[in-house]
Amino acid sequence: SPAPAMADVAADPAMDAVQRRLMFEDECILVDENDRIVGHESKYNCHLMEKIESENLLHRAFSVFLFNSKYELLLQQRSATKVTFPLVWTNTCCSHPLYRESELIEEEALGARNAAQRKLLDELGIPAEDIPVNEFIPLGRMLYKAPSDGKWGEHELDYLLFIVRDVNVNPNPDEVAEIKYVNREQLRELLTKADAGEGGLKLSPWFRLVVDNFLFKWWDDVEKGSLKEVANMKPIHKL
Ligand code: DMA
Ligand code: MN
Repeated sequence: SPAPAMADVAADPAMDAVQRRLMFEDECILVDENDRIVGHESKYNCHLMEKIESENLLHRAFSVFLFNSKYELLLQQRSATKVTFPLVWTNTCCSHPLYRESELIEEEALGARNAAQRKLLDELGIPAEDIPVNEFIPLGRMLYKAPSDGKWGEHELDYLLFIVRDVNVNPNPDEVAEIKYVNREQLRELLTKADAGEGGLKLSPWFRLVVDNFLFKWWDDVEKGSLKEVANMKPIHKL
């Protein structure tokens, strides 16, 4: 399907220039519900709720959960300029493997791991040498749909990537408003606050799905060093 005419886009003064550029430069990978590649489409079209519904667009994504050596999880608050889900708190880093050779590699989810290394540098300023691609552990895949506002939303097949490393962090303000490391108790407090709507605190829908379905169990495996034993990339969890 054709990209919207540049006139339509230029006529959207609400969209931040950096985010607008990524909306058209990033070419996402379209997949079916079994994660088989069926095509490619601009990030812009992949996140328009109307297109998602009318063309049943589903794209590949990844979500990184980075823990330090104290087993604290790094969270980020998305910047105010993000087109989808501005200012929500979420896991360390999320984005999309792109329709390019290095990020299309399916063996051991290497394409998603390459994309994760690229975006951890771009969003959080984490140097590639702090996060070797072989240190990411692909734990599972989930499929979900979530509206952001009326116009924008997500419909993704999301690779869940865990990594335990002490890293240098230097957040990019175009992407990230704030960061913090949390232990389990601190995360539970955040969940309680978000549920109560306290201080306008909001969590992303995909982070919430991982928290409610997998995270605390996998946190045990982070601490026990048994992530590789529980990893299972075969099923696609439809949430
Ligand atoms: C998209 O994240 C991926 C998931 C799992 C929600 P994003 O909106 O942060 O993507 P990007 O960083 O490419 O804008
Ligand atoms: Mn997406």
